[in-house]
Amino acid sequence: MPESYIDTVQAPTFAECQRLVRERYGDRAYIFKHKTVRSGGFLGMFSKENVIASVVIPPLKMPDPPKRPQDSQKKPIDPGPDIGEILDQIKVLGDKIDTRLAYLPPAQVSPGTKEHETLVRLGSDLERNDFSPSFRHEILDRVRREFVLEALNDYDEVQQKVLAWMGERIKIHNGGGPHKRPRVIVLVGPTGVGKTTTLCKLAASLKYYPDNGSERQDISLITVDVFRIAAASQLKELAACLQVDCTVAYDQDELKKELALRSDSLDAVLIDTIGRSPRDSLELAKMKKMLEVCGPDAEVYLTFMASAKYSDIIETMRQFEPFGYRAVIVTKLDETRQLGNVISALAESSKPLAFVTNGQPTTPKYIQKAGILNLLTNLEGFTLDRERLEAHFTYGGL
Ligand SMILES: Nc1nc2c(ncn2[C@@H]2O[C@H](COP(=O)(O)OP(=O)(O)OP(=O)(O)O)[C@@H](O)[C@H]2O)c(=O)[nH]1
Ligand SMILES: [Mg+2]
Repeated sequence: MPESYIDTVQAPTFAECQRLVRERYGDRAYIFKHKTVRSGGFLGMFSKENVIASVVIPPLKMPDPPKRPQDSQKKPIDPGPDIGEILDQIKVLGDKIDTRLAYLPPAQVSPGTKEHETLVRLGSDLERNDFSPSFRHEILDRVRREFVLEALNDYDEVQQKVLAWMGERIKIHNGGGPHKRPRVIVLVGPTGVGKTTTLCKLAASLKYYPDNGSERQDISLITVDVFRIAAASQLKELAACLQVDCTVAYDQDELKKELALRSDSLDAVLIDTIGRSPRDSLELAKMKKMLEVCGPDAEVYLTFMASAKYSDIIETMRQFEPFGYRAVIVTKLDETRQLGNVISALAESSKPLAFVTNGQPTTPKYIQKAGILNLLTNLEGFTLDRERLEAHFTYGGL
């Protein structure tokens, strides 16, 4: 006895699905179930609604067998449909359809549809770690697309994949070398994020712990933070501890002069700047003008705190964009485990991460060259399989 079978059709509207079904199967097929989903778009925007309909196609009617003479004498007995059997069949078909829908792109299930437990848990883990709504949407969408229904039951496996996808979205700054001598390194960013502290950590690394056993570097510090007397003296005190020369530049001409004085003799000049609110556009413009004398080869880094809100990080990135910063330094990693805000902002802006800092003292121990693991290791609720991630990122970057 031939069986019914199922198919799915997809169209922008339910009426269009009905038309497609009629076109393909004639009147015998009927839509058993349908869902409205969103598909395509970018970071949750510009996606389109689509209807996915599950269609039951009963077998084609077989031609009646030729009647034998005695049959025509008998009155045919129609036993009528067995309702129990039909309900059972519908249930089986329904289960099959649910499984199929789980494989289907696009991924956003319409409101009212029950999500798989893993997706619900993952969604709340991502939210708990402060990932942006669009990043959460992107990850959940990808899980729905790439995991078949049974595979979703393995939460750890889903987590490892998700961590690897996050890692793929973080760009690591490779240092940008070889550098012209002297390197001019400038730290910009909002107030109180740790620019001065970080600059001293960098100075200490370059002077006392240069890369790959290379020679100790001759360096000098300049501060253009002249609006608060305390700020210049803070840097001077720290510089004295490091036995590094430190000068204050009061305006653009002085900065130009101080840079020229150091152009032949030093390996690197590190410049500390005035902490500015990203909303203070006028002061930001003045500072940008002053820093123009650093030249196009200056390595400008945007510094912000790991605990800043996602929206504040995005605003900071936007307002400091005119400084042409090459990469980002994330400070105070020791103060939070919720780094979804940072990961989302880096992923969505495509800005590379250069360094992270993780402690108050100005010793080099508390600054690290950026790696993917810096951000992925301690996310709340995620258990990272380090070996597996290392294997995934064989090109480095960890
Ligand atoms: N926990 C922690 N504290 C840090 C870190 N880096 C800096 N700090 C602290 O953050 C505070 C502000 O640091 P500063 O270096 O003065 O910050 P700034 O960006 O130069 O501040 P302004 O010059 O006022 O804009 C200080 O108390 C530092 O000790 C870090 O990695 N971890
Ligand atoms: Mg400062």
